[in-house]
Amino acid sequence: MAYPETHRYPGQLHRSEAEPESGALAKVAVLLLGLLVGVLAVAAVLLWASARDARSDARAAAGKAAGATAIANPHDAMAGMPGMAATSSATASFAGAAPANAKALAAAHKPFPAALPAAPTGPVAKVHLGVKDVVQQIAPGIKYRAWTFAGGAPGPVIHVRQGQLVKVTVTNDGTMAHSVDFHAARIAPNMAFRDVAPGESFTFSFRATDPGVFMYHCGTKPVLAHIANGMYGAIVVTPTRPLPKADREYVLVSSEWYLNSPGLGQPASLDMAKAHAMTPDWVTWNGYAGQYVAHPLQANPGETIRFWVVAAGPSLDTEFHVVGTLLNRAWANGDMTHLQRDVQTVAVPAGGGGVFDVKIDRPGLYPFVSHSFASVDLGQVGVLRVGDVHGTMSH
Ligand SMILES: [Cu+2]
Repeated sequence: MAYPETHRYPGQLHRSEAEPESGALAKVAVLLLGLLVGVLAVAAVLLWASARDARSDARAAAGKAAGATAIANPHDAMAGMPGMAATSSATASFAGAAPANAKALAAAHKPFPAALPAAPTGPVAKVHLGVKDVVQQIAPGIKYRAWTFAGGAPGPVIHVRQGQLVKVTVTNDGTMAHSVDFHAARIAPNMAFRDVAPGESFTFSFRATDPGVFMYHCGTKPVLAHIANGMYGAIVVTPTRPLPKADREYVLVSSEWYLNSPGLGQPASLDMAKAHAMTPDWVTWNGYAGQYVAHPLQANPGETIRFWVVAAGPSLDTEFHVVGTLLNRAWANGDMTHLQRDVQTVAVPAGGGGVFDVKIDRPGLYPFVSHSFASVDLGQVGVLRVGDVHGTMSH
């Protein structure tokens, strides 16, 4: 099979020619071919360098056209940004770092409210997102310099009804430009998801035409950094056509944290090299490692519990699983037009969502996890406590 010339590497170009028949003529041919390969290699390097220059010229031009700063290398852009470390190689892992009083801190931590809030009535749902830089705890005693919607990561759970007009106002009280991208919206992103400068407000509206659970996040470049620093949340769009009854509804947002220090004394900031390598120090439900282990989500035996799950990433999927039961109903990918029954684990892709019902009759402690178990070890585990049960869990 012949590949197009541009897909070949110089070293692979002449493999068949570099294995000539024996004889003096062949040896001369090998010598000449060796020279040719050398020349081609130099030419290839020159072409690559020229293409690279052309690319960075194009980037600079695009940046100027957009009125933005061209970012040839995200690391360069990090330097001098508050809450951002300009490292070229990843720091060691700080996974599992904990102060001596970690258990007491976990008990004292006020968990992120996972219960689905009520949707507003009327034709318009107003949403205000105040962007702020904060230091927040992401695990017992672990501090992180986050960029947030409304003072914490994840941002507030937004609940609207299908068909409502969602009127979003972003007020930027941070120190750099931010924006908000709603996956629930069908709208021109260059208009609606535009950068909002520090000190400014911006309002846009979209019709919640599609039911499900969706991610929202900052879409300002480099997006990886803005999501990794805490700028994400979930919006639930309740379908017009009623879903089967659920007794309790919880919203879970998974995310990874990439730290440039343990975060035990001074707050940690983002380690962009770790974010690129996708080697998080912590993975959390609703922004704090293990918070629903210390403070389980509650249910009574026989109730149907609905989980609205978003994987914020920035880069890892969540394999949603509840230990000790099956998912009675699963709307994979948040597609509310049909469901799967009695499945064990359903993938929620980074930037995606899923809706899952469990009905548990027996009292007990049922952990909910990403069954990609490295994430469990990094903090992505919570407990659904069914009935008045105490003790420890198996996972
Ligand atoms: Cu941002």
